Amino acid sequence: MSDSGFTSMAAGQTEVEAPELGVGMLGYAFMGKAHTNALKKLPYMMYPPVARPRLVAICGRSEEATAAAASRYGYEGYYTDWRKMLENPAIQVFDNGGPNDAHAEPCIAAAQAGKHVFCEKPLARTAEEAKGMLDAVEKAGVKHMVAFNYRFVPAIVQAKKLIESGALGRIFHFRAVYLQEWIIDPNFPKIWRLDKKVAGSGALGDLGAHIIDLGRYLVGDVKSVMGMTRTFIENRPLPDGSGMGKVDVDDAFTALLDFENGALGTVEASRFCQGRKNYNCLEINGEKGSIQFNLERLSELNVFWADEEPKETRGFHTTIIGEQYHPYMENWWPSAHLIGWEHSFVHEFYHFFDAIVNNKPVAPYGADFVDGYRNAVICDAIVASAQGKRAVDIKY
Ligand code: SOE
Repeated sequence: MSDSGFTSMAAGQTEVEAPELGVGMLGYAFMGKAHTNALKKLPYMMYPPVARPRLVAICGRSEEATAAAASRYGYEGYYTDWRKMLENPAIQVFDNGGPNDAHAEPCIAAAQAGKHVFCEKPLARTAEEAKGMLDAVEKAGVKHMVAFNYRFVPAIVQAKKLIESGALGRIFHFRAVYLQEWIIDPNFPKIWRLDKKVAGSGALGDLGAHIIDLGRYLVGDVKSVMGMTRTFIENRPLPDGSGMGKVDVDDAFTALLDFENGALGTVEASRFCQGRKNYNCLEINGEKGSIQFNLERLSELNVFWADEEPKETRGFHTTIIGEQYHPYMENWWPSAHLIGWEHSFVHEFYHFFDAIVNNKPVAPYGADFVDGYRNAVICDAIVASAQGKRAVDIKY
């Protein structure tokens, strides 16, 4: 201690030993920011830390924006070429938060360079592309995970535990919608998410992929689908002001899912639902009870138990998933001092780093590239079903 009473911590001094994992991030926008935020919170909130992420480098195409992101987020440096970033030996984990057309090539190259690979959803634009990525990570023997972050919302983990414990009994129905409203204005430009070449599909891959993943996670795999897609606004202004461009992806879809265990599912996603902001909602009905979840109230799980006593007051009730004994909540705040959307990413990275450091499997609680590939097969089948006006069997 110095005379001033101040004790300086030595650089890198930590109370609890945990391996360092160097991260190279692709993308600095929405997902680059969400992932970095989670990586920074991880070592001091998910305590004791399973690993200490070292923010080695971030990569983007625009030098000005990437340099600004590196400085703001606290990366040691930046690249404008992901190939060069993958040559950096300090990077053990490649985190791909780029747009969908920038998933396959960099993830495959990262696996070949021996890096563990974490990739935003949907894994790829098509099942074929996803298969190439799956083959590459399996061949390289690295850990792989797809950022289906809603698996890591505590209320969803609690729902999974209830289903696995048999509390709901046989599952009859899975019903999920993911509704937003942000492209209703016909003057909204044709951004990359509305361009098949870049995105692969529209609401289906962006929002539908999430609820299809939750269906597979909570209920089980799917054996056939029947889908319908719609593009409500077919031409939109191009972002660079050079005229109009054709929208070649779905604005909305609905599909029926036939689960292997006999449950019946419906899924729907759209960005044309006035008043719906980020309405990711699901309900599961089993023989002994039902559960219901809405992302816009993500700390709540609504439950109904058929044998609850006294029966006079039986009904759906809301449980706040905010106690220390709820999944992941011991890492956060005292009773019902709630957490939000961003925290699902902290849990997700904890799961991935635990898999790397302790050589555990990512699946079945996290989504690995097998899940990412299977998800893409289901999305492709929904498109094929909509085009052919027929049910399509799922073949992995
Ligand atoms: C945009 O529609 C979006 O940000 C998706 O891309 C995310 O995956 C979803 O979590 C929220 O909505």
